[in-house]
Amino acid sequence: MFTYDPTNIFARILRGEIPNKTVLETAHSLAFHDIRPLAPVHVLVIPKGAYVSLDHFSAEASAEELVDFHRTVAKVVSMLDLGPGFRAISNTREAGGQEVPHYHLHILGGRPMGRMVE
Ligand code: DGP
Repeated sequence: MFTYDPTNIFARILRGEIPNKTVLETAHSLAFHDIRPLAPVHVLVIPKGAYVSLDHFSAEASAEELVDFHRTVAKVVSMLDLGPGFRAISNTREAGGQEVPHYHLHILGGRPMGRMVE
């Protein structure tokens, strides 16, 4: 059901073909600063595995990958002092606004994020 394109930009970052500003790297995950920040802190957390989206990752990743990913999120929140509050978003597929087809969680903070209104 899910087809992964290994030429996507985050796959290239994971292969070391494109530089990134790493916040944290673990066995199964990578956290790095977004190139077009929408808040004072804007970090992307991605699994190293070939998952296209949140629902793909949630359905098919191993327990070890799932735990590693979410522990990475928690560590990034702590490292970047996001305790007062932050927003975590995963745009999913074209209609959900996803540009890069490798699962990523946006972590935004460093300012009041306000309520989500359309
Ligand atoms: P999305 O629309 O949810 O797929 O968001 C993709 C994000 O990826 C967007 O906020 C910009 C960011 N991005 C795109 N290319 C690069 C890159 O080469 N390096 C970094 N660090 N971020 C990138």
